[in-house]
Amino acid sequence: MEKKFKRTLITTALPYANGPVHIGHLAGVYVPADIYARYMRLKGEDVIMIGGSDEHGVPITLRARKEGITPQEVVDRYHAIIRDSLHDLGVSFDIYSRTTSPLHHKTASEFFRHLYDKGEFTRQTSMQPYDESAGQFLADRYVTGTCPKCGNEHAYGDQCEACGTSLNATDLINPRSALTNAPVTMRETTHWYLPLNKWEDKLRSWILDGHKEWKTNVYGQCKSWIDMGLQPRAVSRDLDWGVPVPVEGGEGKVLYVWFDAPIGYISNTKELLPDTWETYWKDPETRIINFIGKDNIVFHCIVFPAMLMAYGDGFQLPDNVPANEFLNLEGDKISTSRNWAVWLHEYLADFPGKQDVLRYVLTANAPETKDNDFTWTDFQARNNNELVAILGNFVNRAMVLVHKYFDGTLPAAGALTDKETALIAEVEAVKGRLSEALDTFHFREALREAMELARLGNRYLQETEPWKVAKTDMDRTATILNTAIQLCANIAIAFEPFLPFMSERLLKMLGGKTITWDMLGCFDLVAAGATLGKPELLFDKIEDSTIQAQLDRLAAIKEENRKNAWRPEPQAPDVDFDTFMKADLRVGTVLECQKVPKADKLLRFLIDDGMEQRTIVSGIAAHYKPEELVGKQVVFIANLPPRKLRGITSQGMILSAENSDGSLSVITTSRPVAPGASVK
Ligand code: B3M
Ligand code: ZN
Repeated sequence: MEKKFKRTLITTALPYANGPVHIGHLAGVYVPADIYARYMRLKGEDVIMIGGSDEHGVPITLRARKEGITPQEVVDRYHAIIRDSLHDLGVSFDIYSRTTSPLHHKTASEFFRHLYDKGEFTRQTSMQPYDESAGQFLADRYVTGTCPKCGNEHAYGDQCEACGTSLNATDLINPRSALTNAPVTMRETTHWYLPLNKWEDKLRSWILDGHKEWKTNVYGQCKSWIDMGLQPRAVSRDLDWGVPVPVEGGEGKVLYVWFDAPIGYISNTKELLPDTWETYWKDPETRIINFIGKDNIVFHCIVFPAMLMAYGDGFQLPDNVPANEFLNLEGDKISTSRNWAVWLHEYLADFPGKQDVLRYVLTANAPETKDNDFTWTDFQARNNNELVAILGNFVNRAMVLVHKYFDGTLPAAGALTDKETALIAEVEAVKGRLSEALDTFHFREALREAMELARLGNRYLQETEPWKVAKTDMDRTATILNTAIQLCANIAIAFEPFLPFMSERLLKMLGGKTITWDMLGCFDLVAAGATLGKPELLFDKIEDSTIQAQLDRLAAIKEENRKNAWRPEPQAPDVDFDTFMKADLRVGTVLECQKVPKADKLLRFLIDDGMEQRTIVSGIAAHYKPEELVGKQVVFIANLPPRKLRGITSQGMILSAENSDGSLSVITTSRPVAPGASVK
């Protein structure tokens, strides 16, 4: 049963201000939220969209340590970058604030205090990881170690990013301090816990019975959490960065970042609407929608709702949490720490004026039901084959024809034929499907429907051929072009939520007009006699070289990461001296060196070993040109049994070192020595 509502509160996950935002954040949260907010506004709904930076938590303090600056300096820098880049992408927040604001500290602190006073917390003492040399407890990401589930050696104390399992620091194998790399010790500490188990029944009936309409990925995750049985969760941490715990015994402790961050939605609403914020949180006729990524589901569907229920006082729970899956980049998981991302602020600098292209591609590829991949070639193809060839092309044709035959003044339509009535009916049908898709958070499908308008337009012009009709019948030409221009106005409306910059430019070309969603489907939007602006191309082709530059950048990052990730092989088990001495290592001089025909990898050496000339075949053709090695002194194992390789008998093995990039470097002597000299 659809609930009646009077207003909508849209929240967007607060990004950690420990780095800029990337396409993964955009596709998962900000673009869909913005589409929805814009759609609601066009419908004339009372809607606000709330955002802000999450400026507490260990990711921030770790970044500060790494860069040798204060956490405040970290968040000041990234908050500004994030806020400005989201604004420049056209994400239409009503407020974008931050969790270090005094108002947020006060709000979060009072929230905690209220639950404390109501007796909603338990206090528990437990053993927690501690770094003896740094003299501090190691909360969450301050501990790294091996994931017990998948064996990833770089799992964090709160989560393994490789397999997505949420962890406790005590679950890790070989836990080490992220501060000093020392093995962690355990110390006793006391924290406040929110007993989620107390709210289990209410959460179960609210979500599992009451919200069967939620996306299956969200519903499924909630169900598995609830079915596993909910446990008390610590809501404080031994840290000095965050909202101080405002009760007795709270010295040296702060609120857990996941306790204060969702309260940020409330603080930011208060900051935006100091007098009326409560109607957006406490009136049952308000609808709250949380846009988030899949790793935040448990906090938004279980933990924060439990906090709100514990608080009472009329706080409403979200109506929907349309969480998205992840977007990968060129087949690999996006990662801030590995710099594997397309950063929004860099995109905006590299592609000026192309905000809508990114919005389009991220929506067309949105990871709504499964993880999806962003590739630069797909980005180029969608721009060139869809935005330029279909959307831009239709609008341009319509505009150019009006200029050509009517000097840019929109002619009145005469009698409509079947062609027009069919077109108008199809646009009406698109409107129905488009609205339905937007109402149910199916943004990819919604975008496809909007695009259908441009396809219809191209087909209409193809079928009516106004450039031919104009030779004989100007009245009919007028009707066709009037219809085409009305369709352009419909396109400006339908695309406004998705491509707001294009929509604005198009409306300007059509003579300027304020639009509403109701107008969609109307064919009298631009008045006859209106002067149309100059036809401008709405999109331009993106060249191969532009895409190649982006691919080159990613290749360089991949190379850099590979280098950084390289570690020497672990030491082999002990070998006794006598065994080692059995290997007869000698120096030989390379007399000849040639490629082995039809064997890409092999080089054939003729070596002067002091007694005779011996042939050795070695797999280093990928790393050396034969002539580079002639005359060099190399080290070889003389007493290996002869082996046949491609019909050549190889009498020994030449030693080389394998570099971190996998390349081989042949071992030579630092001074000339007599061929046959033993290596000891
Ligand atoms: N900052 C985690 C994240 O960026 C967190 C979201 C908070 S939403 C209240 O994934
Ligand atoms: Zn794992």
